[in-house]
Amino acid sequence: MESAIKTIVTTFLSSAKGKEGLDSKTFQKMVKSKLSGIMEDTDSSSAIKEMQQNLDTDSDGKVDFQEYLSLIGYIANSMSQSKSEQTPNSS
Ligand SMILES: [Ca+2]
Repeated sequence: MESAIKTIVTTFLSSAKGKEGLDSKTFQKMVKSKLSGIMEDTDSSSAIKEMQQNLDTDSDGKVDFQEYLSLIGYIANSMSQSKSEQTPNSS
């Protein structure tokens, strides 16, 4: 649990490289390299761009840490939903 949270924070910090937010190029790279196993459409640049626009609540063109956390929350939420939809014998 602690290492998972640490990973979430350090992934953002190492991608942002000292900046306050991830620009679209950096965000694309981060999603493709870090989230391709957990999310659909990570091979589609337009899908990632759309995702970024949805996350960018202050519309500054960048994904800041709070907006990044919304993405993590969204992924965690959809994971918990797909888990609860599984029947006990499905695996
Ligand atoms: Ca933003």
